[in-house]
Amino acid sequence: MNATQPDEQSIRRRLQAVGQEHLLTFYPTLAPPQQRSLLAQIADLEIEALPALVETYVRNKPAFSLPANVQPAEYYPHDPASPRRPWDRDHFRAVGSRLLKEGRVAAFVVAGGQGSRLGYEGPKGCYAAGAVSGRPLFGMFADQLVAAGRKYGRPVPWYIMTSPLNHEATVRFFEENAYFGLDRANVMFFPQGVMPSLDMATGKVLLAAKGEVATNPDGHGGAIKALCVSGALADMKRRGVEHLSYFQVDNPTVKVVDPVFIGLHAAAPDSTGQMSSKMTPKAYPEEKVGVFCNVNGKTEVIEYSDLPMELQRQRLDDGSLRFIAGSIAIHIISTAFVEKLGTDPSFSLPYHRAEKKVPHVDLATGNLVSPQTSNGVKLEKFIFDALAMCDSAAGRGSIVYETDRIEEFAPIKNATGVDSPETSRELQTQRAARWIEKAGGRVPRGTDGKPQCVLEIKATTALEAEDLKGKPLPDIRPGESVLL
Ligand code: UD2
Repeated sequence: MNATQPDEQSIRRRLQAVGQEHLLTFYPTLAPPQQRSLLAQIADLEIEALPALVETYVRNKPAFSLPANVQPAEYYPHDPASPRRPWDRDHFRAVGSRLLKEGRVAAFVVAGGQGSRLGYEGPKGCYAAGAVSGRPLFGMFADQLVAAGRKYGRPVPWYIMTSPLNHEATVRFFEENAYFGLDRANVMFFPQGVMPSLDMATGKVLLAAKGEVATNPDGHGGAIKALCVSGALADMKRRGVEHLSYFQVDNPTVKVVDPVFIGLHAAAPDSTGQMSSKMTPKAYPEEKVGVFCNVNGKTEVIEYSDLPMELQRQRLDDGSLRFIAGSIAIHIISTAFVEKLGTDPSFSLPYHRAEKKVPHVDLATGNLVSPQTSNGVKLEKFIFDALAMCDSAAGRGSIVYETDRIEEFAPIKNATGVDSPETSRELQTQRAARWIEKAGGRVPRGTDGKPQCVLEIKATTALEAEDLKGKPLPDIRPGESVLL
């Protein structure tokens, strides 16, 4: 038997050795193709690693221990004239623009997540996010890349990480939409890896169907390995790509490529050029975002649930939060750093445990169970744990750059309430209103200062506020929806 045709006996022996032989409970009842498929799925799991994972993450919950000397991370302020750290925005913009013109930058979106909170069936990137246009998230990112291709005089390649659970649907969506005007030769899809979903009470791998192992994508941290094994990294090297502009699929206002951020990452005197991050100031101490901290000279993200509330509430003399740098999951990652980590046999990001409702087959009855409360443990890796793996010496390390929430963070995560389609629409409108007013246009605003209209500016009209200058601006009346 070769690796693609695992035989039942050897799989059974390996499963027995780790107490997971229940995965073959229904094997005798399956038709031969399903039998082969089940054996192949099991062969793909790292079976021998399961007992240690179950012990660490299911029977126990790893306790987070706060390092002794956690400090707030330094960052480049949004205002380059800020006395706390003045810097030359024009210089770094020029560096980033040059890298874009030379084709050394690619866009990289992680779109392998399951998006269950939004309650949307299908890949999240297909979700209609445009405040006025209803354009899907993928289409909005593609528009930015079309515009960037024009602005910098060459196409920006785009890598899209899917998961085995949504890969086909994602590719089909691009096919159906003619790649949103992009040249398909510059759009690459690759699936991330998966982890088996584990029963919270017993540590046994759950079955999604009689012939199917229950799995979950292995977290956005799985991107490092997936970039290497999928051939994406090799493709980047062939194209001369040196920097990846990393973003999440849920944020329609993210700057898919930002020359200033790219320039800072590549050329700031205190940057190693390995992995850099954007932050927005936390809106309030309890806001549920990871926080950029400095731990022994290294930049790290500490999850809000791990950072003691007393630290999160600390304020500086000017009243601002001391631990203010909230992570909005936007990074630049160099391909050399990905390669360094991905080819190091001792490299591994830690797993994080999440308790979830995992539908599964009842082993006794064979019936499908849809639990009402969490019954499963999913294990995921987080990309920001790679920050601690950046070099830090001679005053250099991983840098953080402050951006403005209205300019760049309008995520759609929940069906209602915070980070919902409604809040995203409001933020998209606020940003468009700012840009229009900056260009000399007028926007009707209420007494609370909020725009009394719904606005959206297509990326092909303007990638940033400055691009609107000199363009015809509409006369906007209260209550109107306007797409520019
Ligand atoms: C993430 C960050 C949070 C904050 C916030 C900003 C984590 C754990 N938390 O929260 O600190 O920065 O974003 O918006 O990241 N994804 C994959 N594969 C996976 C899992 C996720 O590609 O296996 C993608 C997913 O498609 C999405 C992104 O990663 O684009 C974020 O995933 P999430 O919804 O799990 O993260 P969230 O919003 O809880």
